[in-house]
Amino acid sequence: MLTDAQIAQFHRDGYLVLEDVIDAKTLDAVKAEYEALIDRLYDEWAADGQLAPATPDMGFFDKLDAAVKAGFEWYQPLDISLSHSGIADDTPMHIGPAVFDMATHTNLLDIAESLLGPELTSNPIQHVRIKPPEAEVATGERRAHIIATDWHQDKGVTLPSADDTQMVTIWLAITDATVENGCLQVKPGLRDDMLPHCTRNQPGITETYLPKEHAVPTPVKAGGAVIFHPLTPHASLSNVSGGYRWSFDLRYNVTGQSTGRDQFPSFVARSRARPEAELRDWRVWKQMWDDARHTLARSAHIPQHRWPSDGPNCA
Ligand SMILES: O=C(O)CCC(=O)C(=O)O
Ligand SMILES: [Fe+2]
Repeated sequence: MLTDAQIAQFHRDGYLVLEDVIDAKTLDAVKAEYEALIDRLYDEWAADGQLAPATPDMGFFDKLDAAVKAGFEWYQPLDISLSHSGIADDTPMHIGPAVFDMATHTNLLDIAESLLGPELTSNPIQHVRIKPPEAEVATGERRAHIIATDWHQDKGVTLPSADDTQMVTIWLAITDATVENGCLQVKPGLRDDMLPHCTRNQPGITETYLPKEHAVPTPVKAGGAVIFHPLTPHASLSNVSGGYRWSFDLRYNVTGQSTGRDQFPSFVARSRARPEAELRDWRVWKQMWDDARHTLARSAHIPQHRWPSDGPNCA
């Protein structure tokens, strides 16, 4: 659990940086799961003739790098969510046991419980971000999963159904996040107001509303985390290093409140009142995502947030 001092700091600053949140075993399991995934994807891409066959010396980042340099869609099969639009029966995503163990890790739930209380739902607004050196990214790529993230509040990427939802973001570093490789930056200070956003390349806070005070970079070592309130403005720096920056962002909300993306599946991650309601089997989680994909592939498009690209805040 967080200490009283950490809770007070969170309520003053709107964020917290914590080292050593996730143990090496959990981290290694996630990395091994992604290695197996990239091996399989690489073989498929090579079989399609999109990439040269793998050589035995190629590791995870070599294979990913080859895919990035080839300029085709490599991101969605790695993400732990469905895409924003164009969901079809064959839209790939990665819902696996090591990711489930990470998302339901006691240490993460203890942090969330310290801030939100004991009834916690795993919110489906969740992503992997394995960000390449920006110089390697194809021109025209604007996704915040791949290049620098624009200033925003996480409540700004929910639908209005979650305006009163109590939630928290836990941003977990899988590799060391540094100023050079594009760690997060925040505008400190707990706020209670939603700032106007406009979707240009990404949903971002309109410049005139961007708080003027100094931005604070939040570097953190692998296994550490940045915890932030959903109204804390944050962005990421650009990855100007020669290596990849890998993180997961996970969110939790008070059970019974809207997740703000209710077309995607959520589950009870912790319940002190009804422990039997907690989901313990990753295969059920995967089935929920598969079912959501099946339904959404047959439904009209549901926007993922409320900010158009030509709205009044875009002037
Ligand atoms: O990792 C990033 O670049 C952005 C993450 C973010 O906006 C979030 O975790 O809410
Ligand atoms: Fe965010």
